[in-house]
Amino acid sequence: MSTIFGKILRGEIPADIVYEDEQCIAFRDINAVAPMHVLVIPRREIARLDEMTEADEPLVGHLLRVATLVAKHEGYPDFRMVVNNGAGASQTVWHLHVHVIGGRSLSWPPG
Ligand code: DGP
Repeated sequence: MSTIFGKILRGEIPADIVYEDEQCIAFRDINAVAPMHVLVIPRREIARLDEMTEADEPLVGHLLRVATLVAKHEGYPDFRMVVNNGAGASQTVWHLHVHVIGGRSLSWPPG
């Protein structure tokens, strides 16, 4: 099932893309909650984190590595990554994505 992120991947709707490679793309969240709020998504359409298998471990690692490089490139050595898995965890787009957030004080625990 394709999503709005599938449309971004196919170039059907615009996005502020900050990084892309053969496995993933990273673009700014339209509802940014911090000065830096980037989403890193795999090109493969995986609905949610708990659909990933052992074979996907390199891809998951790649997403986290890219997210880290994006944060550093944006100038934020301190950052937070979030993956919402399921409606009860506030997932709204059914294409796996890593939120990378930084540029303000981030409290804990999250809401
Ligand atoms: P989540 O709640 O974890 O599923 O996060 C989905 C995020 O996707 C949310 O922070 C807003 C963002 N978003 C939704 N639609 C679009 C869009 O069309 N463009 C961009 N750049 N971000 C979007």
